[in-house]
Amino acid sequence: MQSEIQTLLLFAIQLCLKSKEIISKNNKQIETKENVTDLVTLTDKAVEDYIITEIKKKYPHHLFIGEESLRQEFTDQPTWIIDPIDGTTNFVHSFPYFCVSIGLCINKEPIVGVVFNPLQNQLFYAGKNLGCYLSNDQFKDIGDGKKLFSTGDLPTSLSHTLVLTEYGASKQQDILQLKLDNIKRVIDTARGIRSVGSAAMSMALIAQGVADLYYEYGTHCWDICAGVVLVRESGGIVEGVNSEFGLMKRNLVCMRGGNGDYKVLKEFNSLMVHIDYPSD
Ligand code: LIP
Repeated sequence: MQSEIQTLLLFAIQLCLKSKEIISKNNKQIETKENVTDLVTLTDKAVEDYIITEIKKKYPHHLFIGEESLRQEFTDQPTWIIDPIDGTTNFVHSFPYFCVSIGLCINKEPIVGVVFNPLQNQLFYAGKNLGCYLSNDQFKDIGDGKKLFSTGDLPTSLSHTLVLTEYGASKQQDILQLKLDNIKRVIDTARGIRSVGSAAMSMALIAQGVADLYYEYGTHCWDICAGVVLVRESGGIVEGVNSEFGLMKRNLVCMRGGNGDYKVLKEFNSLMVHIDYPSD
């Protein structure tokens, strides 16, 4: 299984790197989905088409869940979960936090994750029990990247914690109010709060150990699948807010790895008022 995961990981890395050729054409022609914040560009569609076509050639029996096109049923079968550009609004504005995000689940468990930010030339990748690494588009082999494994002391309270979160695309007023109330309680308590505009990039930053905690209500499985592998393989943990983690559950909280325990999560969870979303 181990060398199989390695093969699948290498394949996913090549797909992410190749996608840069499509992204570099910079086609930002927009289609609005739900509202002015929820965008898709022709580049998102072209990247997703490319990735799915290549996987189908190599693994014809594998299944897919892609943000922009194919949403097959989530079963125990090998299933690729793809966000061709996570952080589309950032892509449109050239704000340098967007990425291609490819995850693979087997038996519903994320086992391969690749997050590639073409503008900052950062390639994050991880495979179950293979570790998590940071490299660039000169990538040659898995072990060549810088191994990400956070060993610093974990914060013991939120007052020492740098938190990442996202506001999401929904303009539904009751949901927005609940999100803002949650965020206010975090601002009141935590050392700092940041928002980079992409769930997958946020999780890569947690894996890198440059922020401590990331949470979001309203995520979809394609936003977070690859990031789950990055965070876990870098020594961190992924949970649901006040609950067990579920890829389809539309909320998560994760923390970087390090020395100490995760008691700060209890403090964080106590601040959150649940926001109900229909699952993916
Ligand atoms: C984005 C997510 C982000 C969320 C945004 C948006 P997209 O993904 O990564 O976490 O807050 O609303 O959904 O749509 O740019 O791929």
